[in-house]
Amino acid sequence: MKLLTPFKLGDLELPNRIVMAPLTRNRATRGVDAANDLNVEYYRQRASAGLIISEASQISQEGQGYVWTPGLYTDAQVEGWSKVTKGVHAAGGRIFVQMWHVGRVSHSSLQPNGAPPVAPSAIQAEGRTFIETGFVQPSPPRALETDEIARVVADYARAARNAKDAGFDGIELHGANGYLIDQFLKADSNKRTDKYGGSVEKRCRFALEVVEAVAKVWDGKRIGIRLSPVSPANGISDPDPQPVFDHLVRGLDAAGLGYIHVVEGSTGFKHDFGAFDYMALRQAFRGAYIANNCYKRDMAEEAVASGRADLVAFGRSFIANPDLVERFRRNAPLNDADVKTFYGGDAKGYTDYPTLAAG
Ligand code: 8OZ
Repeated sequence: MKLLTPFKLGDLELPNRIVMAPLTRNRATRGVDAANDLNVEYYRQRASAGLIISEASQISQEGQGYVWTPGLYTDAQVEGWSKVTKGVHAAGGRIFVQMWHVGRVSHSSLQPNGAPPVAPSAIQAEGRTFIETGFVQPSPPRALETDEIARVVADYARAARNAKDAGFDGIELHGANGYLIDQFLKADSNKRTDKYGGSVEKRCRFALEVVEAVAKVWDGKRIGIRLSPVSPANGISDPDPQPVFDHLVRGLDAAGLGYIHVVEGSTGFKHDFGAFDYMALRQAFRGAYIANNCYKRDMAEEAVASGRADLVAFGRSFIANPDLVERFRRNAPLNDADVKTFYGGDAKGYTDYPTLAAG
């Protein structure tokens, strides 16, 4: 079982190569969007993961796209997350926070003063988000002014400092699934004619500026980024993603990042190697490669054994199996995940999945 062998992520010792993927669960305290005791319990239960990556956490109110997701920009939110990191550390685990700006995948009702969401270009996202009253199409966004982009980058830097104050072991930038960073990267959502749009280099500029800003706060090895080169999640697309991601990853390598976390195929639906050369990214990058997307134990084992991936991130299996690592160790059967309780609600379908010991 190579998955169960240790891995060194920079100076951080991971006891195994099984990563808990970032998972939006919409159970932060309403009104303040801060992590609470129920969230502490949920993460603590999963502390045997080699590394936990927290659910996506908005870096500003503007960065929020769904109700009841936790933030990383107020004192109450830092305090809430501190309880989570303490709980995970006390249980012997390690946790990075996933830093999130949704860009156009938001609704005016979630934005400061009911304003339109911001995006690289004023192109409405296909797809849906959810607000208190249910599912809605994201609102038409407005394009960020060129001289406003530095303020958004500064919001990332502030959140990175808050992540330190909250006791996280590192940070992951959410560069995947059609949110703000991905919106800049992909041609169909970025029609800008300034230095942030057009050529591959210009479309990568925003991501690399964010990396540069957070690398002033964290050692590069404690920074990762999640990417989804071909996923259509949240209505994103690009006719030719390979050169974009090849260029981006060279920049990430130069910045000395700890890992790239790659969603291979369509997020949450289908693992697929066909349409993209993921190994070109792996080869261009000296940090670790975390593979993700619908992996099962045997597939993950094969990916690590062949050297294709250093680590593998599991989402659904970690929702339903707090002791996923132990189940893999024993090759024990897994609990099924209950889709109805994924987003929002209480302890049901969140902290009440049985462990082997309890069963
Ligand atoms: C599911 C529901 C809401 C958000 C992502 C952060 O796709 C998400 C997300 C997933 O990366």
